[in-house]
Amino acid sequence: MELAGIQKAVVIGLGMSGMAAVRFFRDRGVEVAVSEYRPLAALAGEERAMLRELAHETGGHSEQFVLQGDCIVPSPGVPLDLPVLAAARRTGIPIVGELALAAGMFSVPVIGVTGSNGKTTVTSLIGTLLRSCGFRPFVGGNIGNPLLSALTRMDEYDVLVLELSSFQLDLAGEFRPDIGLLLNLTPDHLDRHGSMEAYVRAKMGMFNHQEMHDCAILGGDDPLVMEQAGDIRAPVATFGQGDRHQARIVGDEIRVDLPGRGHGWFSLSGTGLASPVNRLNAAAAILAVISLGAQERCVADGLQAFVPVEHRMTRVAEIQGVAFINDSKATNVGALAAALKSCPPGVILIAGGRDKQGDFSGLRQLVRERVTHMLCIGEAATMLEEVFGGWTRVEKVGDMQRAVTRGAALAEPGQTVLLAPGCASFDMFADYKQRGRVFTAAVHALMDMENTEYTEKSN
Ligand code: UMA
Ligand code: ADP
Repeated sequence: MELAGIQKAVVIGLGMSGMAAVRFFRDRGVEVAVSEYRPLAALAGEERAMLRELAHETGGHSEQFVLQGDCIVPSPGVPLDLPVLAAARRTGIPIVGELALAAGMFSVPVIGVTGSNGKTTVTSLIGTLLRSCGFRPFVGGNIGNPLLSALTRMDEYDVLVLELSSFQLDLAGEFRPDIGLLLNLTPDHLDRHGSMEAYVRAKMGMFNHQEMHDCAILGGDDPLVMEQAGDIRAPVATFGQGDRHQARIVGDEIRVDLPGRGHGWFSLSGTGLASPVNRLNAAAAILAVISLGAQERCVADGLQAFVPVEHRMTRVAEIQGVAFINDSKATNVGALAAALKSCPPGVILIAGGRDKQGDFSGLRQLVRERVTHMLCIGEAATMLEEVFGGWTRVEKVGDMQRAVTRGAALAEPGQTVLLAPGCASFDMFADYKQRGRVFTAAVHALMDMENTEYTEKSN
């Protein structure tokens, strides 16, 4: 973005992205101030040190403070219906996100990855494949490494791989990725976006400024994704099952045929990508790196080297023939559906948490087919009981510890105890990682108990 007319910027929220935005402005000689709704006493370490050197307000956002900026940069997690942002709109002060700020400043190719599910897996996989092919990628964005931080070290990278959330794409401005991926679209974050239309519109921010020499890669089996394809100006390549796709899944192989760029067969056998959803993710990632000019042989090496990201269908243990699977990152209805489809019938499902206004009713039939018991935790427990009562046996269990113990007691050999909450974690845990760790620890405690009982019996 052109910063010439900007004397003073106000950043809202001093988390990871906010701190990167402060550095971005300082490096460019623009005065910057921070408005943060946590009280000063709650800020420590780097955040506190940064605040000491800046004009700031804490404990809330006031019009008097925020409207002093010539441009306002809300962190991705800041709701766009805040009263101060409404006031900024009335006053005509531009509200820009980190993508809009960075637009036009990238000196190397950019791959943007979005979708409702699979972003982190695909972004990490693209990073691994590119490294295996000798590239030096920056892997960041929503995955946890703020994208603005790449701009200070551009000479270290020859490609940027950015996981992009709907929150980031909502304020993407003139951002333009050379390669934009849209993996799938199922309802998520409707509590923030207000409607599915608004959520889809935000996601499409990926493609608004693409040109004919760019490339769009789409999940070709997802009807809602393909409905949007007509609005994309760049050439489209798709991945999925069936001959029509440029990357098609045939058993555990991916066949890529991208005229002018490359083609080949890629085997997923022996890799961590053999599950049905990971085949889709692999097809998307392979298309992206082949589009960028990666060589087939080193892509195949990268597929073998890829280590799946934790808390995504991670097999924790098998105890007396019962598999315990941690899919804590299943934080929406689509990911829960994918998790259930990946398990054989006979699932004891641990679900619940903070509802993001997902519509679970579409899962009733799948739940009837796959789930023998549903153990509900968190704020959404009553809602889940209402939606699925009559479709399977539903119990509210209080906390994760009790859910795991109850799951183990109910499960028969051959069955699966699956943590796939379908909800956010913030009502009970710091984040989905902590939720996954608490589940894993409870399963390990069960294993220890089993081992102790076994040792005692054999002595
Ligand atoms: N804050 C305010 N006012 C508000 C709301 C928040 O001042 O009204 C403050 C908070 O007190 C805090 C800061 O804003 O100090 C937090 O900002 P943030 O929520 O944008 O969090 P960051 O630490 O900047 O992390 C963000 C992304 N967070 C969100 O989108 C919620 C991170 O994605 C991302 O990794 C990081 O930038 C680096 O790019 C996390 C996420 O949960 C993983 N993403 C969502 C998801 O994946 O579902 C979209
Ligand atoms: P995101 O970054 O979009 O949240 P992740 O790779 O972290 O994506 O995976 C989130 C959840 O979605 C996990 O539960 C995972 O098992 C599931 N998942 C991963 N890839 C897909 C896919 N292509 N389609 C549906 N679900 C998926």
